[in-house]
Amino acid sequence: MALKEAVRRKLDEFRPRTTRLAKEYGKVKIDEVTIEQCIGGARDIRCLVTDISYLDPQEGIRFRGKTIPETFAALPKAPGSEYPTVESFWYFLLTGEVPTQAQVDEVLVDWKKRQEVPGYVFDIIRAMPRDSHPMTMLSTGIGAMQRESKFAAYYTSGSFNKLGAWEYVYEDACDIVARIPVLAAFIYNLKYRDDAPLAIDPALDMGANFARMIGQGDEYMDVARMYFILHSDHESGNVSAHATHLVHSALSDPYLSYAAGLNGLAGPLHGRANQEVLDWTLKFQKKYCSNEEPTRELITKALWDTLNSGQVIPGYGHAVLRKTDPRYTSQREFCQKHLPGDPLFKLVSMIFEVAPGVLAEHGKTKNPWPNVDAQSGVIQWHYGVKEWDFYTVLFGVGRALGCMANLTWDRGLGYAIERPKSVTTSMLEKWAAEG
Ligand code: FAM
Repeated sequence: MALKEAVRRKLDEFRPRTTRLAKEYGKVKIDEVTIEQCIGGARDIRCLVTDISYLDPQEGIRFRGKTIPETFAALPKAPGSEYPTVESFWYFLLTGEVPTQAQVDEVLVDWKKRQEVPGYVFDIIRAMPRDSHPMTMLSTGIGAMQRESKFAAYYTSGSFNKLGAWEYVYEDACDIVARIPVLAAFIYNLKYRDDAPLAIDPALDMGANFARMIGQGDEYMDVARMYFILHSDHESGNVSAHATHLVHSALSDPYLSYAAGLNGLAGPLHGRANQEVLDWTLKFQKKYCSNEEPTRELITKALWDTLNSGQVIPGYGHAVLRKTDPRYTSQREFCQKHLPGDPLFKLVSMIFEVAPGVLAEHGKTKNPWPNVDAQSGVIQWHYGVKEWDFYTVLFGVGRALGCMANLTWDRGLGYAIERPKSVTTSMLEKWAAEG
């Protein structure tokens, strides 16, 4: 498999760099910690390493050094499509190299072999109450599949070797990214399509096949490709990526680790914000616009009502970004091209015109600009995926790409078990008094 060999080559190149940094420059300071950061969610403390993506507060995300437009432009496209296949992006995330079409085709064939979800996983999800949240189902499905872990089997085999362990993480990572769209589609069909059978098409790439599996037409194929790529990675400190990394640092296998990541992604301040955005926007329409067109005045009032009731404006603000999220911009450009007249898109655009000003006047958030979640739901809604409690599952399918690429590299570079130090409030008070 060319991809695995490319990852091996890359890891061999990187290992001496990591070893040298730790051994020769281990004591060089790169940050210091304030009481505010200690109490405030470790914001901005530089203490994680990843080479998969980097998030600049002003510019936004770069995947392997490339901005979103550069990434889309560089990678081989799906046949007849403006967007790259998810498979080509996976190769790129894992290696930092733009694959040839032949290398992409090899990944495509490989994923087809790996994509079968064991029947007992479906049975477990079927046994859950049908009104369980789809993220609970997704996390349960990934956790249940842990039985299949090649890394876990290797660990218990008695021949565990620290240097070779990444190969088994790689195998699990590839299995998970190939299987999670099937699992997600199963959940969608079970909950919203009367348990319709999965129409897997072996000839199609992942994004196109996902569209087929949930009963969508060809026009949804690029939506899926774009969505999964845009949601894949946002460096290492966000809750889902960090939870996945943290749990795996104890040598828990990738299934257990990503189930933890998904549980974090399910939170309303993180991945579930996309569901909250649609919910907020539709409630706004129902409450304020049943008889009239939305206006800037009505939106301003609704935003203030939300803030005054102590809630956050979903889809706005970010822990790192200080500008409009380029993932928002990318999806907005898609909407401008493909659904410019959609009433919900027009409303979301009007909110974009008003919300930053309201949030700035409110004066709390450090970033009044929209993030990825403010724009993603409207596209799904337009194409007929209207069950918005499913939107975070779509995020989880995409985020698997980043989390699994990161775990492969974590193990390949032999990162240590994570164990930051905690202190007590009295200690903080003592240091505060000492200045
Ligand atoms: N609406 C109202 N208040 C907000 C706000 C928003 N959209 N964003 C931040 N604030 C408040 C925040 O609650 C905090 O208030 P308190 O001091 O009372 O605790 C204050 O502004 C300072 O927060 P911050 O430093 O600007 O942001 P944080 O780094 O603490 O939090 C977010 C970052 C994303 C959790 C926060 O902006 C938020 O809650 N946004 C709405 C939910 C959302 O869209 N989440 C998705 C983020 C997305 F990128 C993702 O992970 N998928």
